[in-house]
Amino acid sequence: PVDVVCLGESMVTFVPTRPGRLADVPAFARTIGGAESNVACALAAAGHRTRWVSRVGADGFGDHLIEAIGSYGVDVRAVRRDPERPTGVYFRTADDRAADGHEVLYYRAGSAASAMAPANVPRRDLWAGRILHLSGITAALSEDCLALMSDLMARPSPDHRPSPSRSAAPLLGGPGRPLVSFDVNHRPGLWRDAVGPRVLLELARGADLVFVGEDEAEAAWGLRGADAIRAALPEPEVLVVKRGAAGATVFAREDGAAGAMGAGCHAPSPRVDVVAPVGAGDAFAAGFLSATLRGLAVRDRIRHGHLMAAAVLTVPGDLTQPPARAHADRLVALDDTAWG
Ligand code: KDG
Repeated sequence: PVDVVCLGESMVTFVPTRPGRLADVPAFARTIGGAESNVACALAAAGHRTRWVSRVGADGFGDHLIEAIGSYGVDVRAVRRDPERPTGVYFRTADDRAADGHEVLYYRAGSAASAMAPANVPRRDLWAGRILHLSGITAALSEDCLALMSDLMARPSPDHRPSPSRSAAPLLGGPGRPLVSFDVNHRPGLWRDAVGPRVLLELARGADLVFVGEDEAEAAWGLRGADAIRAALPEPEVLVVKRGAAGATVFAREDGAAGAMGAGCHAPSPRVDVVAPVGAGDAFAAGFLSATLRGLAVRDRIRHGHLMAAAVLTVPGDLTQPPARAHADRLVALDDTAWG
């Protein structure tokens, strides 16, 4: 049995061994990146059963990704190898507090993962968990990837019932599918044309749980503030608006008074000395999903998200050991004054 299935492209990542512009640094250290596998790794490190579904090349970088992600305890058996296409690679600056800003160079056009399509990603691999976690990055990779995303995120018709053999675990997302979690992850540099924002909004409408940054929603959709985002996205059961250092606001229909259009539940984030924000959104999603699987209250789901994000914010890479569950539970239970 699987708790969370994460689908998406991961890449071998090269980060400079010292700060500076990509044009100037002579040496890079190898690590791994990939928003959805970051979520899978963090959830596995937090004790959940997770599976990563993807395609990688039949090359050494593909071997490395499978081994590195598997070493977190993620089930990688559903990852397919493509003998004709390479594993994606990207380079990024190590420290985006540098005066020149953050640089990202992708080498992923035509990658093995960009060939993911409705016909080559088996549904039984995807529908096996209580949660299926997806992100808008996948939709940007190719027409085939977009078709796969649209397929997975279409709301099931009312007569579609789950087949009992599909999973022994109780489904969280209602009849017909696991809970579909979607991190908007708008990466303007990946979209080949201007349709990205419209496509992402459309996809988000099909999800049960949506994560979006307040600044991201403003840049992509011109929406200002959590209430405006909820008004434009009333469909998801749970909408998480991440507000950086200000915390996060969650609209959850199950919360009664704080329902679809009602006031959101806001929880400030702890103050941390940020080393690099890369991966923090993924860590937040992992903390929130972990607490969702445990059936915790909305405020506590946000706090678990903040704690996992804080751990990643204070390291240069995408991934780090999350706080131990007992310790995180103690921090989450502190009263509001401790949380600012
Ligand atoms: O969320 C962190 C990601 O940005 C990084 O790991 C790479 O998935 C990635 C992407 O496509 O930007």
